[in-house]
Amino acid sequence: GQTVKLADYSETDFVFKDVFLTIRLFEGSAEIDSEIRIERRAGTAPDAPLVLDGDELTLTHLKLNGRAVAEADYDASADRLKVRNLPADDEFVLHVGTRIVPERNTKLMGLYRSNGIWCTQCEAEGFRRITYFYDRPDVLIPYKVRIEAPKDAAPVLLSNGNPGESGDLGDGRHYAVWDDPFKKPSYLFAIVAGDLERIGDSFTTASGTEVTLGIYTDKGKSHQAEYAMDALKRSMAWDERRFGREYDLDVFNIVAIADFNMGAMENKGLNVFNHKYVLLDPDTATDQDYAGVETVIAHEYFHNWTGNRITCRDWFQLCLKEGLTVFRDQEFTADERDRTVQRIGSVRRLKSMQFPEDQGPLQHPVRPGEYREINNFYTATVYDKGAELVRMIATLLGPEDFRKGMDLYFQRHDGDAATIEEFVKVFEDAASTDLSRFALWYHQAGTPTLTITEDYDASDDRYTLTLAQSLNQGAAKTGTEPMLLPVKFGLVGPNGEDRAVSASRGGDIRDDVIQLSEAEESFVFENVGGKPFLSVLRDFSAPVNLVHAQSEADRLALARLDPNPFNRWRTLNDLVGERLAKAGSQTGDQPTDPLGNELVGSIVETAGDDGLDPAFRAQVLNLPADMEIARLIGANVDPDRIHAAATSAREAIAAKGRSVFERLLNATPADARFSPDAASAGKRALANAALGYAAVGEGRPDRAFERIGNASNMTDRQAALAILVFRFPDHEMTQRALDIFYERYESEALVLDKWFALQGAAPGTATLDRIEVLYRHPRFTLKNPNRARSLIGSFAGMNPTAFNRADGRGYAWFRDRLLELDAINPQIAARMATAFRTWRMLEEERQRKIHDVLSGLANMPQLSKDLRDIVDRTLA
Ligand code: DPP
Ligand code: ZN
Repeated sequence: GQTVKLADYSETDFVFKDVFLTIRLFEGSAEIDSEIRIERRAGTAPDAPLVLDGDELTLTHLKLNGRAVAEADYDASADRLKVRNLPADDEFVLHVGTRIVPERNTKLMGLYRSNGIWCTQCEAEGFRRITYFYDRPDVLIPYKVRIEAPKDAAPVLLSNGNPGESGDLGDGRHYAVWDDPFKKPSYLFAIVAGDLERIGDSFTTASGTEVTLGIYTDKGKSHQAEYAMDALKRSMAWDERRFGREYDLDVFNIVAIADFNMGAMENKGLNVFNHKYVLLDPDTATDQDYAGVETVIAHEYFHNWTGNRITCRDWFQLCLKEGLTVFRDQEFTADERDRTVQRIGSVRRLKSMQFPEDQGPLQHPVRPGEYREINNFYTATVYDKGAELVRMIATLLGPEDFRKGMDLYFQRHDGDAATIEEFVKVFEDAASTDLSRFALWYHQAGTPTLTITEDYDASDDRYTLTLAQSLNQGAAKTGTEPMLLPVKFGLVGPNGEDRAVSASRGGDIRDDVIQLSEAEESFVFENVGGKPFLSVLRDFSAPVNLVHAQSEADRLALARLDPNPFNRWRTLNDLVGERLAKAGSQTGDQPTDPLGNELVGSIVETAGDDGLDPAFRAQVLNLPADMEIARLIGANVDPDRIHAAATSAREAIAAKGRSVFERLLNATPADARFSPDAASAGKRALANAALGYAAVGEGRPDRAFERIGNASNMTDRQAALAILVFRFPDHEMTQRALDIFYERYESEALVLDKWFALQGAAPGTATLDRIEVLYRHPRFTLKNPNRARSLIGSFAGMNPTAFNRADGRGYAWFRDRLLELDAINPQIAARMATAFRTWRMLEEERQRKIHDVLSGLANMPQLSKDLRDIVDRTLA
């Protein structure tokens, strides 16, 4: 494939003015007529041809100002339309006809059918699978759309913008027209046509406009969309309160679709969602699912301003909308739920998904400089690290200047296709500050290391803090210059108070934030009132690897005392991570108590502290994932040893905390009435964590088995099933529980995904044999992305012991599935193949086996561009 480079950006030769699309839907085909008003851009050569993008298209007709274009004046191939001899000065109308077969579109990009519903996915380059177009984000025009379809199969006809006329066409067909007054790029285009059910509501904006809200689902499912509607209204109100952003059309529609590559898509006025992020009820969805729906609904809604009103100039700027919108949805969740628990969740995600990517062969800067396949850049780096960069700007500037910068961004760039440089500039202008050292974060890949050293001079009561940053060059081969980063800190006294101190010497500190910009900086504090405990990198104020030689006694004291609750969690979590990494990297006998008595005691004490938020305590009991431990070890990793170390750690916590866990279990009756609010969810999370430890501690799977029987909601039921699957994978009770669960939920697609996913992630060598059987299960299919991900994705991405079986069978099985999937849906295959992104950390024998698998794949001529790109980069 061809490499696209940021440096090669240039404007289009022609300017599009507007487009009128007529889409005729039939059983077995669709016909698209596109009328584009065009003019040659000033400066374009008078004989330059118009070159439009296509992908697997068939041209049916081509007219210029109403007349057929002569054959000599155009070339049409499946992926390109080139028209010559166009007017040099006058505006003209190009009329392009294409025919496609949505039923055969298994890539789920462009126009396709899901459960009989016609729907579209155009980001990033799906519009070119519908018609020839300038399919790039800097071509912004108004769209008018007329959909014609059979009335029985598609009584509902939707597109972007506001509804216009509709009517009958005879022959059992009808039509509807939609008009979107806002200029938009092609990736935000959407239509949906189908036999759908709707729930409706309305929202009155701050300036008094009433917006009609609709959520459309498959027949019989609309009652499961109530919570999504509630989340939507809360998102609309929050964006007005927090960022002064109001909605701008008369209608806002959401459609839930079963077969969907992404989580959801922010098409203007018509968000199309993977039904996983819309449909919920207590019997089928967990608290985590509720939180996921809330977040994704908010995220897509927030895109209306950060993504749609202001879009990206080119796909290199993807983080402009995604990093910013993730930051916005994180802030929404923090305000709606709990700030500390929210932050713990996003830091866990960052460390387990983004850090490994940033430290391995798929490394790329938040704003990449080149790509071969843009679909492969919807990554943790662009999204999650991208959000961290926005968060750092907010921390460096403080809330007022940050809001001023955001206001300026909306004011200056509304209606633009913007760049990262323009984004950074608004904050420089709003705060009258120089962010050039900060902007390096967008261009330099890799996770910097932040090294902290402290010195306390008791005779002068003087405390010196030294911070050093460094960045190694990785696979992306980008720069390693020192960057500007915020380090939030406190000097904590023995009673848990932050001492009011200010530095007498050193660089820039604003309130409790060190604005570190040099490779090394020292700060001197006089008269600190005795040796303090340093609480540093509070709230994970910068996405770095922290190296801080602090005594265990100080750390355990901070775990109790720190006024910053996030850091209380992080202290314990880091200690556990370090201990498990040490135990998991040793050869010879496993230590029976890898955490040590004091740390275990501290964890149990925190878990039992009723003065703390239950959700927080549940997070403390949730040990770092095996893959996070692998990353900490970094080289010569044996996943079985890590798993064994984590298992011993859990047993030690279970043994020490026995009475605490019993108490927590008894305090929360299983039949309490279900409410999805954060406080109730936190209580359930703590009770279920306690159940896990209780079952492990006593070696009693029956305790979890019992819970499955008497649980009144999916959160408790799934948690109990997960305890069986993860802690007792080979017990006969586990199989029985899985069978009972299956019988109950056989016809609930989203619950069945959980059932497959749990089994795909079950640890141990017996797992692969079971997965091979499940793969042939009548309910398994590769055509539905959620189902494919549920079994194969969870096996490759969340099951380090079974996937990395020493005999290499896990890799071989996975390779065969990738090839099958690649022939159906390359985007999903490529995404799953990133499971190999950390392969060089493994011990040699496993590396050799993976190398054979990857090079075998690389030699296969039939690989899609998507999968080939991932395979080549992983091998490089
Ligand atoms: N729909 C995806 C998201 O919102 C891509 N834009 O992140
Ligand atoms: Zn997004």
